[in-house]
Amino acid sequence: EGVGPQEYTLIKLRVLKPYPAKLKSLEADARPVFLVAATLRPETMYGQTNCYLHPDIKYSAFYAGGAKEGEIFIATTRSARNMSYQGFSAEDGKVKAVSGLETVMGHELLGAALSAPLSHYDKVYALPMLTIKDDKGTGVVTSVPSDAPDDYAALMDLKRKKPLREKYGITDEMVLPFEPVPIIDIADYGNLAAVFMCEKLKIQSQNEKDKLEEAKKEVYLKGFYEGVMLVGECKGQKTADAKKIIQERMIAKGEACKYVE
Ligand code: A2H
Repeated sequence: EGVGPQEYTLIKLRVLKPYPAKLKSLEADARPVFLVAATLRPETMYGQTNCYLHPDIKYSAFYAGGAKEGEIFIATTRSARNMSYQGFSAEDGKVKAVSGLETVMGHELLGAALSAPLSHYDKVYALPMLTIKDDKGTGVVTSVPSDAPDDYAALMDLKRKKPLREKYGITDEMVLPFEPVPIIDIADYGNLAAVFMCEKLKIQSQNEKDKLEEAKKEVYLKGFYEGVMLVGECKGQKTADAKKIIQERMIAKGEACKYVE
């Protein structure tokens, strides 16, 4: 980290109607609205079970999608500015925020129903994650609990703690039916590597920073270099080989874009 530019894949999770109250003004707009999540692992998108936002981070809704600005993106204000220099907006360096939605707090979007590209689940929900950083990616993290220890720990917190769900207006239906999906097999770790590592290290919550760092490093390296795809068009291939193919396929379908910071 911190050495030169990082390339992310931005995954476009479409917000489904009825929109959350804060976005009501957009229901009359024909443009699709997306939460855009930054990921290093586009080949894992089959395993998405939800999307995370930080309740207290400031996001913006802004026109994007290239010169025509035919889409509306939701991401941190900081990342919106970066995107405006990367061909996402009509005018280089200019973020055009949706009037009245220049600032949207994460908590105002929690519980939103989303369509996540490639996901095993037709509909997933925006849920709170308290470890999201404001200064990385878009501040939107798509959740793949099978392969990302942070995502699994945060999902388990929400599943186990009803008061946590209630605090953010999250209903049982938005959380309880969603289980990690086996999408990658790793020798010695099985087909739910993040679950395996969280159990092995006895990780109890998303706040166990050091243990999660350890779990993340191990799963990330193993999963990327030794993992074999169990699903999708690259089934049977190594994850490292699948990554580019799936990224490009998603970009071609308008479901993702590249983003650098
Ligand atoms: B990854 P790096 Cl399956 N705050 O995507 C906290 N975490 C963030 C973030 C933010 N603002 N923005 C992105 N991320 C997460 C998938 C994934 C990821 C898997 C396995 C490992 C993994 C599904 N979530 O990341 O610090 C996103 O989660 C392990 C490092 O820029 C993104 O990729 O290296 C990754 O962290 C980017 O982290």
